Amino acid sequence: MSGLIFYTNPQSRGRIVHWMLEELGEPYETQWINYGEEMKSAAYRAVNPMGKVPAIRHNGAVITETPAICTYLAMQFPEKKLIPSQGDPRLADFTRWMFFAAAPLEMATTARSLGWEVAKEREGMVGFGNYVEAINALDLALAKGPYICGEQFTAVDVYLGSALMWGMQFGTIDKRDLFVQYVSRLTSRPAALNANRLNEERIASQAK
Ligand SMILES: N[C@@H](CCC(=O)N[C@@H](CS)C(=O)NCC(=O)O)C(=O)O
Repeated sequence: MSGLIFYTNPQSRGRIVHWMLEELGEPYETQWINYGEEMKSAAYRAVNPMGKVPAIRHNGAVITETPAICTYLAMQFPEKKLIPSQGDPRLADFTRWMFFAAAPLEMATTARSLGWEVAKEREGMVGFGNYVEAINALDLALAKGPYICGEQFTAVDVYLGSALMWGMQFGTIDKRDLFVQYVSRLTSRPAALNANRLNEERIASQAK
């Protein structure tokens, strides 16, 4: 059995972790989980009690939540340089924007796609404030460039970059030039292309 098992579905956030695993270049075993019965089975809930993908098992430990998985893998394999080293001030950018993408950004885009209206007087108690404020904050995240941590490509680019790419694709994030340029820099990476190919192949094989 592999030391790294990856539970996913080709039409899920698992694609983000797939890209991360391809960036990592460590061996892993993929277990494709179908939506519905299989994902909500007792066997799979023993991995993720929510019956959701993605998840990984690494040396016996389970990690769920896409941003946590990306961070964990970057931390476990520091030699891959997918996270700034301890003591590097860029760790502040990494941590800040990983959490920003996981919480305020995801909530702002979900609210937009589901048409949840937050009353102006309630914005103070809502983590993302309002959609415009949350999206404008991304200008600062991308200001250093070419990546979130400046010259160093890291796991936060995998996660935040995927959020931007999907957000622009699904119309929940505006196609600002800065966002489009950043995403095209990321999607042309061999690891991103490889992960994409593996998922598309899986979708095609299921359609047969
Ligand atoms: N917070 C989780 C969200 C996971 C999630 O919602 N996954 C969706 C696919 S993108 C899922 O498994 N949905 C199936 C279901 O809930 O039945 C993460 O970031 O990984």
